[in-house]
Amino acid sequence: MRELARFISENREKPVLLVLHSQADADTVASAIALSEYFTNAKICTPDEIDSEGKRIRNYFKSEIQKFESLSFSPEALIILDTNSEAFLTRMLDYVRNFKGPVVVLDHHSIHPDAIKATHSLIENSASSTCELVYEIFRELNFAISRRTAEALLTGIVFDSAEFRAATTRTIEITAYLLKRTKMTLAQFFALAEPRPKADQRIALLKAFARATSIRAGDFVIATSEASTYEAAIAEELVLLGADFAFVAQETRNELRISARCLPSHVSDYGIDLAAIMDEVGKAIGGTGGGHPAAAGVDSSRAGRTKEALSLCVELVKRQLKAASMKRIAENISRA
Ligand SMILES: [Mn+2]
Repeated sequence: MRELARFISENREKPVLLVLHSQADADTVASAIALSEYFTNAKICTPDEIDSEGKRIRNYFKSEIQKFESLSFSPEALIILDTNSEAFLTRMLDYVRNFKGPVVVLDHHSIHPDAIKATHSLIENSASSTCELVYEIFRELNFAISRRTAEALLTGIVFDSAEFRAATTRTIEITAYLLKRTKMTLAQFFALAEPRPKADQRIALLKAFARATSIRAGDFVIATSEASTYEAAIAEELVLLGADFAFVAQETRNELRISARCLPSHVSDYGIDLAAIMDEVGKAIGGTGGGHPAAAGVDSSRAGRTKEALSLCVELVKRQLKAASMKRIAENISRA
């Protein structure tokens, strides 16, 4: 840490490029904005796109972020924020690999097998966010944190700690320190992290909740519903409301789409794989399905089979749950 802080202070007036990761999110954007306040000649650059939350943060702080493909800057040092994986550098990978000057990596993820080769690094997977690490560096540097810097750091911390659900006592201490330096309330940071959806989305959610069916399978609740739009957001909300599994169909004249979501811990606890379920449903209804174990979907150009598709989703989840309980019984028997 001390060595890294010294490096940063030695480069304070040099041209430094702050590098975001691919599909730049709130933490990578906020940590770059905060760090750029320290340097007198730093620019922020993104390898490709900025996600919707990253854009919201950029716009809120009126910060300038250059795209790598149109970068007009010759930095003497690179600081890569919020990733240590080469895969997340996408279009900037060769540039970073061939860079002649020092390369710094600041990150709070576990070290990836394809770790970026850095001359200096601070990688701490116990930190809530990269913003938390930037705060620690500022503390080491005795840098007076301005209101804007405090706001940027807290934004990243609120986002990446999942609104403090993943916070440590250190995160809370830092939050208290930073909050005093802003003129905002914690509630305002939450609103920035999760703005209230537009009225049409909220109406779609409420209608889909009213239409939802809940099926009980042992201690599990499987919810299904139909909506004319926002089916993915509705499925997510149904899980937040208490469903273990949610399947939400959206049927138009010539298309049927289903979004599937489950409690993420069910993937490791019960071997749930919604992508496999969506794949099977896709085959059954003449479409294609897939995704991730806890978030998946299916798309079919044949409409009119919504009810059948949703009941198949329920059947397949029950089958996976049954397989998980059989496996547990077998394990208990072999252990006995
Ligand atoms: Mn992060």
